[in-house]
Amino acid sequence: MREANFDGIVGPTHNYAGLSYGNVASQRNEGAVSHPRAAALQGLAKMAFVASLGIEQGYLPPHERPHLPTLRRLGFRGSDAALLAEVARSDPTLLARVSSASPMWTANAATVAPSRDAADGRVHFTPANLRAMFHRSIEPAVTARVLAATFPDANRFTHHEPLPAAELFGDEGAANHTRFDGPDGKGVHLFVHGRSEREPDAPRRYPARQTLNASEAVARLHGLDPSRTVFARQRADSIDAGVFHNDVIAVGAGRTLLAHEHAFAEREKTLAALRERIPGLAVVEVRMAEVPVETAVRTYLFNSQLLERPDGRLALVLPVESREDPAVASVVDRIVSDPANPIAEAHFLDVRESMRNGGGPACLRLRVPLEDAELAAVNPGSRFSPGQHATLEDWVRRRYREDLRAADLADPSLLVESRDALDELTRILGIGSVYDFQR
Ligand code: SUG
Repeated sequence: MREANFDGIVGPTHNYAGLSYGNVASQRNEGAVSHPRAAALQGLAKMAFVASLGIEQGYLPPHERPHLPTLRRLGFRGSDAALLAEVARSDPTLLARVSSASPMWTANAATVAPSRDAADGRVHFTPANLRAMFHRSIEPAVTARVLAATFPDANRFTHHEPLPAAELFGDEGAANHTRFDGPDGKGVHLFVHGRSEREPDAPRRYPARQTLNASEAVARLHGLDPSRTVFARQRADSIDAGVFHNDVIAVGAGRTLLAHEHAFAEREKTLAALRERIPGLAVVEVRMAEVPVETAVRTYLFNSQLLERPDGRLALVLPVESREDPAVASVVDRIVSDPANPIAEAHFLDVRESMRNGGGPACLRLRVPLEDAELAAVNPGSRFSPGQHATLEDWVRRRYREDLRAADLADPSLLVESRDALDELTRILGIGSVYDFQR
């Protein structure tokens, strides 16, 4: 089994609308001019880099934006152009909400369980309902179609419905889930939530997006062995400092966990539960005195990809912002040079366009652990290859605008350009008609 990373391709309407309360970068950059072409090329460059480390890499397409079916569902009428003009006039924030390129952050697309950990021996996918933020709550229907087209073989891949979109079942997908290697080749699954009915301590300032009820439901749906699951709550004060998903403060792979000491509400209990189930677990902790939570949020040190290379070494792929902070840079040096953990290399990549919306390297990818036969059953055009990479770069250069401002979202030609671009993309990837405008 190997872990494939499926990155979201940044969409043509990538912009900064300040839509995510509790996501510090999103709020700070509200109204800034975005650069969709550069954003998409940065994302593709990251995918090519990860592939160059010997890691299996895949593509998930952007969604149709602005999403006119949502606006029509909300009562707006008329031709596409008239409707856009009316929404832009009466509710520009709603227009921004249906225009976000947020599906790029595929760590929130779904939660995945590998076949060897599932009771029925299939790979399981549950698209996240993303109910916490309206602009993200419109993603699951298309995400479900995209996943079904990317992993089409029903004998190998099971696609569940998203959980009910109620507060009780708020689900943000794999950003709050980590699979470790447990004994006898099977996994141990860590699910992290921000909120639960059973535990009183909740953040005061910012919303806790993932609930325990949702994590438990996903574990059940995926047929995981209850003795190999650990449920842990995030520290409320960390959420209030901008840790809106667990992957902003912890990352794990294989038998290694890299986490800030303020990641979990019950730190000792959580680490003990993991150690008990994962023989030889290496816990690399970063102390508050070295890197305060605010700095972790600003630099996204923990929103790095922890990747197992074919020779077994672990590589960290971090955002360049982490190298620019001296304290964080020296922590990374310390981790990489310490023989007590298997993290052997660090690479700093530029995904600044996504970072300004609070999306680092780890947000941009969905991890899908696959056996060889399952990998062979993936839709071929969705897998990285040098040829596909060149085709996609060319597609972005031809189709994407250089920059975008809030007012541009009302431009009917942006809608047409985006649909034409996505129509071509579905042919490049060979995933069929997944968009509303194609059906
Ligand atoms: O849901 N930002 C995304 C970032 C998601 C990051 N994902 C992970 N941590 N896995 C969010 O908050 C901002 C959009 C805007 O403000 O324009 C946004 O949706």
